[in-house]
Amino acid sequence: MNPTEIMVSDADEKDVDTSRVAPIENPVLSMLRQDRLPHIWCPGCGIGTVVNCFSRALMSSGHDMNNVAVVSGIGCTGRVAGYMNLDSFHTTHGRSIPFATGLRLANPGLKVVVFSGDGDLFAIGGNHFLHAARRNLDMLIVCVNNFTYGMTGGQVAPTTPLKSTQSTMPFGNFEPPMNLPFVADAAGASYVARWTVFHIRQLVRAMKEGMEHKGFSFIEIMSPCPTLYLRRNKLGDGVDQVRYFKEHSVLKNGANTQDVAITATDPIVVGTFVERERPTWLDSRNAQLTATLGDRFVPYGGQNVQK
Ligand SMILES: Cc1ncc(C[n+]2csc(CCOP(=O)(O)OP(=O)(O)O)c2C)c(N)n1
Ligand code: SF4
Ligand SMILES: [Mg+2]
Repeated sequence: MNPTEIMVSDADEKDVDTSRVAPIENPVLSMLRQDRLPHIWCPGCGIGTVVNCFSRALMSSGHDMNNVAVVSGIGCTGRVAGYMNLDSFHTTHGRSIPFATGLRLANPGLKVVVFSGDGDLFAIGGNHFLHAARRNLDMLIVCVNNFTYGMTGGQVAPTTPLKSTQSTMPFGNFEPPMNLPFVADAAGASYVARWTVFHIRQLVRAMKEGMEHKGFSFIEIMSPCPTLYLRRNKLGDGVDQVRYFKEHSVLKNGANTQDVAITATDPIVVGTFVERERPTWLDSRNAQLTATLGDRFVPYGGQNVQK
């Protein structure tokens, strides 16, 4: 079906003068590769909402879309790169950050956004996340945290809550989950926020802030996986989960990231937790090599570029 057409059933056609119904244009359609639709995501999955927010953030950012690149790893979230109408790269599992690092350093003028899942970024890709944050590489990391490995059948992830059932934890998870904002903060990220797919306006704003922020920006987005996480744990469908996010979230901008772990009993803390200035990897490199080599070094990229 052409996604811009409205579906009208035979019964409706008898009663409605369809010639007077204007086709509804999806406002973010131009940000998607329409030849790739329909997408693979399940009904009620939160990833589409995150893509919608990202598209709106890009459209209102004023950025030249020829100057923005999206990099994903493998997973349901990793498929985002393939649907965005941008230069995009669907890399191997856990390797989106090293790929993005190369891209950003080879072309320091490029806005680079990594879009991936909790498993991709914090299990197999955890090492890369730590070092990119430590280096304060100038990029935005968008992590869709659905508490599971969605694509491969709902295995336990580093974010799976205690006691939740997963295909590889049939009697309940006993591994303590990671507090992602705390890990990002401790490793050196200079912008750290958490929202849920209920908080769409805040998410659009955070994505814009993350893209503008100079340095390593991290946004965790809590998102439903009705097929492999909610169903197995008898937590209802995607709408139930969004309602849960709405009713159990508390806003605490500037919260200490040690205190924002997701538990079964505490409210979900959302907001912008960290926003600080520190030199990016390129700035540090330029400063160090200029100090050591003087005129023999030509600074590259970053704010210290001398023409
Ligand atoms: C080297 C390697 N190991 C394992 C896999 C299988 N694999 C693909 S996606 C995935 C987990 C994805 O989980 P997450 O990043 O949370 O994404 P989601 O599907 O939940 O969005 C795994 C283990 C793989 N593709 N490559
Ligand atoms: S398996 Fe889960 S994460 Fe993957 S598309 Fe379906 S609902 Fe979304
Ligand atoms: Mg996941």
